[in-house]
Amino acid sequence: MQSIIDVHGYAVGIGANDEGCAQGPEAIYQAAWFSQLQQQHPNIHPHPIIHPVHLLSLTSKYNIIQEASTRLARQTAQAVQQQHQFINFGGDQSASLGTWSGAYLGNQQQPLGLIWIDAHMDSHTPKTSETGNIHGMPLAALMGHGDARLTHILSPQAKIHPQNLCLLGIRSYEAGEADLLEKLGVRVYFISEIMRRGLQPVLVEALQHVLRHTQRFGVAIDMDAIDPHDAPGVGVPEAAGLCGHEFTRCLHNVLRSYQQQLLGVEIVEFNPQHDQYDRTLHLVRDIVKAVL
Ligand SMILES: [Mn+2]
Repeated sequence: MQSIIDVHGYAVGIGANDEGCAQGPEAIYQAAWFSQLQQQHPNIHPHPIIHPVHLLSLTSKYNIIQEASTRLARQTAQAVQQQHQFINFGGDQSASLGTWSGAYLGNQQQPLGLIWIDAHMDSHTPKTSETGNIHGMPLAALMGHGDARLTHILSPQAKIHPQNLCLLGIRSYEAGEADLLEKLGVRVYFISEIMRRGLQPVLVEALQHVLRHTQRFGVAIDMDAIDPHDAPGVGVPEAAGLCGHEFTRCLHNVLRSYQQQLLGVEIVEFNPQHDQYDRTLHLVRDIVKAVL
């Protein structure tokens, strides 16, 4: 990234069962490496962290998340309008509602490519979700499916078209969300295909796929895509994931050829309460360095 990079933090965890990832942005902002990074890269501009407001008028998690992710969407849209790139830190993955709604609106509602790296599909609607957790719904909502409070962030239209989306690293999902993605024709790279073919060729192919009909794209990174050995600090760990070191290496190799088209990156679901010896925090650092 060579332009100004606006950094946003979304300290919301109520989209998940375990709310600890609300503390993710603060842990990152306070880390010594984050200060050093700002000294080395004066083009990095951290913005104040967004905290959820608990007002009497906001009676449900849907309303609280709608309000907070709308603020994240406005910040992200402003960054994109100003030709800045962005790095958004969650928070649970309801952050993605704000990040990609904002990126879409800031990019003058041009079709947006999206690479979604995750152990899960996050493509439930309130009807298919067994848990009712909103962090399992953002991808469906970005494509226009689900509760209007999630699908109408900043504007009522769908923010991501299924043809401009790829999921990578999937290994845990329910039938309802898998059915939706299949019905919509979304390309899903399950972990088995990545293990068989290697991450880098799959990442290159996924980028080419999401850029067939778009000029600009973004990358959503759920830390639970990474193997729990390398990233224990997440809310919903799933065994047998991506190798952290290989992931950062491939991300760096692939993204450097697409810098002009990269709008921004979000890193979500980092839960400091479950981290071990700062392994996950340091992997977040390595991912940030890999995309810079
Ligand atoms: Mn996720």
